[in-house]
Amino acid sequence: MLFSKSLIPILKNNPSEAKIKSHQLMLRTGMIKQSSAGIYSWLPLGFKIMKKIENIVREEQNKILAQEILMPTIQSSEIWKESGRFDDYGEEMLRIKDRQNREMLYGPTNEELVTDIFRSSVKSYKSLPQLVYHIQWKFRDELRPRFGVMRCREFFMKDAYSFDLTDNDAFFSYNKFFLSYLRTFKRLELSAIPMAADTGPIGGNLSHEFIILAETGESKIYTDKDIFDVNFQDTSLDKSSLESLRKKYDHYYSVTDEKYNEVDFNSNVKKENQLITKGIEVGHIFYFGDKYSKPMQASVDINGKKEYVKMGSYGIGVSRLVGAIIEAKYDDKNELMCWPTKIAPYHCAIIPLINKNDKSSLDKAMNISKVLKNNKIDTIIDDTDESLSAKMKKFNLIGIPFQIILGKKSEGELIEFKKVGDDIQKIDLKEIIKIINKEL
Ligand code: P5A
Repeated sequence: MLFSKSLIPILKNNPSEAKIKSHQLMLRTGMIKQSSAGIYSWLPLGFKIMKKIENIVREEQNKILAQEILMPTIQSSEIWKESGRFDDYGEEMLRIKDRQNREMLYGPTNEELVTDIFRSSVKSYKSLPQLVYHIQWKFRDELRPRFGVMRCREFFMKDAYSFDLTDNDAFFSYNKFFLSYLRTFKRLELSAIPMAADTGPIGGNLSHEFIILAETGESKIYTDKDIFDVNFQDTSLDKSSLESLRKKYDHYYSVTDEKYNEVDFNSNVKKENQLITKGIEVGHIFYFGDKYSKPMQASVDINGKKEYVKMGSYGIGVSRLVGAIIEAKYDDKNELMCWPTKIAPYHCAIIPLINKNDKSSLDKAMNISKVLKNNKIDTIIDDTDESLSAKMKKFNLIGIPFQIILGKKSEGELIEFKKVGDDIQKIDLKEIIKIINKEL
């Protein structure tokens, strides 16, 4: 891709309405554009990143054998009346009337809709467990949308749902998602800590929020520092391994604001281990038994008896993650952003020195780009006539992890190359491919 032909509307300065780094940077580098309060268009840079995050989330859902579906954004109010949440959900729900005067709504979440699909599709306990997920836009009419994509009104969520026969089986499903979330956030190079949390309008009595530490986060957290050392990498997907992993995490006092109790905190966590800080909620999982299946009559037959299925739901804020990763990775001191290479909008920026009379650098850039493409490395060539240093600064801001600089110092086989934040080195293309591929 040539920079001059791309839709990357970079602003000269940080927009004054943005209070936190991720919001500033996303607007400044043209990743998103606000269309109305808490509602954004995703332009190519931001969209590419979000799609790559979405794909990692999807791969990890598929690994626990959750099945992908796609439910609509617009729902009928009928099913919400059945569950009793039509009134409970309050003003956060965007209610709409169609031309027949039917009450519709823009889904803030999908427990009812998926329960409706389940009750008309699954009859036998032999089909359990059922794990399904979709990745779809949600709308919540937040009172105070703020911080860009972190708390907006329209946002992109991965939401999954599990259906089981017994509580015990349902905890197994819950634990599969628990591990899957740890793995997902790890692949995104985030350290997300599961914390006991309130269940709010989703309901139930078991829930964990997955929180990454960030000063700009909206969640206040109280935790034992040792929880960061729990190792989940080698956990397999069988029932007992998952149970012991959950136990390892739950052993540590680690809660959000709503669950905090000073006496418990002090008696469970040694003073030197206490960490009170802020974080961003990037995922949230719930177990709520028959809260929806009972009023909505979602049951299976077992030995001639009707049994209401036991359900859980599991959310990841896919669009929020774009902002959350900036908050976690931005280097304030040096004004540098570096996306994890796997989700960077381009893996490498090629920066030729453009001279009116001499296009040889640009030709060289095009050739290098082709070779990199054949090696699955995605590039953007900056063919504008800005100075080399201005171009490098621009890509430091956007956070493209690698840069190839084709100025006077790149001669013959040896090319100037750098990773954001590191020094320039002079190496050949083969070496460059090796270095980038290691991070993919
Ligand atoms: C779980 C899946 C649910 O809605 N129902 C289906 C459950 N949970 S949740 O905690 O309310 O939301 C899941 C994740 O979505 C993100 N999120 C948001 N992102 C941006 N703007 C918002 N206004 C917003 N609200 C929720 C969070 O990452 C949350 O963990």
